[in-house]
Amino acid sequence: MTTAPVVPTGPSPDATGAPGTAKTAGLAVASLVAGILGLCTAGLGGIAGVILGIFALRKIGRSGGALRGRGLAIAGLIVSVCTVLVWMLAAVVVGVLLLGPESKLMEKDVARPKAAAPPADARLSPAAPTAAAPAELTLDLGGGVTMKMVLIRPGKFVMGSPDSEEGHQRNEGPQHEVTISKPFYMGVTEVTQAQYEAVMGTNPSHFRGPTNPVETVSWIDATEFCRKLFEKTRQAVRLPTEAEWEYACRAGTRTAYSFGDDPVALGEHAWWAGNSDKTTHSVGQKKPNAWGLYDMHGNVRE
Ligand SMILES: [Ca+2]
Repeated sequence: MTTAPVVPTGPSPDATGAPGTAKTAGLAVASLVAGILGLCTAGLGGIAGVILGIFALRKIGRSGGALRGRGLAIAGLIVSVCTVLVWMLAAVVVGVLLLGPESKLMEKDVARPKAAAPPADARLSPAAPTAAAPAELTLDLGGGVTMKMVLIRPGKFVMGSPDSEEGHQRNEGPQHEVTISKPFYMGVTEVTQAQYEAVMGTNPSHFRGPTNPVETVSWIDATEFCRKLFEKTRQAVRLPTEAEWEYACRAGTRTAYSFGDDPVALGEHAWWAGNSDKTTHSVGQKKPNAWGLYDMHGNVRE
């Protein structure tokens, strides 16, 4: 697991949580049902008004029907006017329901997650490094545990591998140029078990050792680790994107490995199936790449 503190794009998931959605949905359904009932009422009332009007006109045409015709006309008028009034009342009630209690509901909903979510402005600075930012950054995780990070400067690189490369997999192509437009910090090693435990209070790893990389963690665990690391250090921390990770791993090279194309040199740079003895090893023992990052090849997969 490798971390990179930078400015996250988009809102925090906590800030857009959906408490109150059920109540809103309830109101929407109530509004819909009221609308359908209103439509039915209006339709029936309108039809009754029209029928009464037609009967009234027909009575008026006959001898001595003026009195009955007038009665029917008045009845039709009353039904029509009542229908319109019921409609207006229904509209007012629905409006009050939607705008009155709902607006109070929303205020409550917004207020609740604020305490848990990091304030948006805290993520903008000073964790958003500029090109002039220090080349290295050390986070204090407490209890004497630190995490060293290195500044990765913006640039362009060719992402993916050519079809002709040995070991090429389909999801590594087609190759395409990617621009990393903003600098970011990247942990110089995989996250160790000591670092993980200092932040999370637990160590789920199968292969034990405080300086060994943490493993058996899910993406959700890793995301929670980043969130808690933010709470500890007030530095915006997140997982690197796939493009950022590959950019940092390649460190300016276009070869199969960051040290060249020849796998014979792999043992100097990585713990892999040929030398790992099927276990993880303390981080940072092999040679780093050109940008000072260790174990980008081998040990645990990122
Ligand atoms: Ca690795």
